[in-house]
Amino acid sequence: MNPKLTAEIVKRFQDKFKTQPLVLHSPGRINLIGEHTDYNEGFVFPAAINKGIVGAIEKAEKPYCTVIANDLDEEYEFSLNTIKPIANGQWRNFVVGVVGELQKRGVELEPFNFVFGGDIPKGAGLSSSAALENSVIFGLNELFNLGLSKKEMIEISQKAEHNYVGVRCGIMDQYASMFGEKDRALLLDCRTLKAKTYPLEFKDYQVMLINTNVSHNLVDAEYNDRRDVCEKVAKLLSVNFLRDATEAMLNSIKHQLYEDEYQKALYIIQENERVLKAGKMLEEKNVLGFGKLLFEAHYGAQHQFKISCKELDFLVDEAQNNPHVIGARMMGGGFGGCTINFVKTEAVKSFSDDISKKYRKTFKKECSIYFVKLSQGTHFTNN
Ligand code: GAF
Repeated sequence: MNPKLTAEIVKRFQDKFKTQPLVLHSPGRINLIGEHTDYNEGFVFPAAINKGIVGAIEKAEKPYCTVIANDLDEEYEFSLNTIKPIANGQWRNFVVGVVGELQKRGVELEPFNFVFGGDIPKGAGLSSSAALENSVIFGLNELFNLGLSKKEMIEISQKAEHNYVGVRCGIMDQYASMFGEKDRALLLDCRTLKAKTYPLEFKDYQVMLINTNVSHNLVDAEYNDRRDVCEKVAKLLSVNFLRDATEAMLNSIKHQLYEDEYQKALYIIQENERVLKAGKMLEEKNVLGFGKLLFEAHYGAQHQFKISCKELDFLVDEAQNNPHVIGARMMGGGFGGCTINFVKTEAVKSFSDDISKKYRKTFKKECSIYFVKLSQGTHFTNN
């Protein structure tokens, strides 16, 4: 993690509250393949990364909670007796959402102080929200001896996002952030919450993220709309989730669906298959086959599920035209954020320079390039 950031957060906490906090790190995530499959109880392939949220937490001596968002230099005080979603509350809803969901379970908390900051670029689709939710629940669990398992904690984080932030997200982001493993990606079955872990052994290739700097906003209704479509088709098929559907089943009700709904459901069925295939490809060390799946996944996200945007499409097209990039696709909820690319190590510099220049020329703005390491999930750093 980022020692400078950790030191800054601890200092801010101590300056303000004069006590020694518990310090924790909660990572963001990448996703190799499998978008919007999680809330269909399907498969995803994320990994926690070495960018995330650093939190410092301790019991408060005052009768109310104080939370400081260090990066924004914003402070929020609230009473535990009046927890509810805050209109335009932004980061505040991630914090009070976790508190509210704990209270729904009958947990009685005492006031606490919490300072957090992060190095995940906001709106980049790297799950700063899940990292923040997880940092709050992980800290509270320890502080008040709540005895929650990691699975219970991520359910609370997810519910906070549903009920306080308004995004009916799946479980991928919270899972990856909590359960991440160093140097490994997690092929997760979102129904059983069992994951098989894979080392990312791409000899000669590097994972490169390119941020469109188009900030996606999941509340923007589009995300929830996609979920509604999936649920509608699942209902027509008399299955609980599209995870249980096949192409043949879908074709049998095609006449009852708009073409758009058909394509979206088809994308989910095919994307689930791609995730499982991707696991096999990694086992067989078939890097090129793996990369090809990524391009296919992007095509599905762009044309069938319609969650891409012109900037993401441009970056993936450029990657596909470059012989040194074996796979690329948009990553996360969509409508902005990053692409994930697998690039030949010796060509990383030339590809970065080339794509940055072309992006600037086409969109009159900059893209940003990140290299990340796969890291451990949410953990305390001082005990
Ligand atoms: C967002 C959501 F939070 C996840 O649950 C997942 O659905 C993802 O979009 C798309 O795969 O990150």
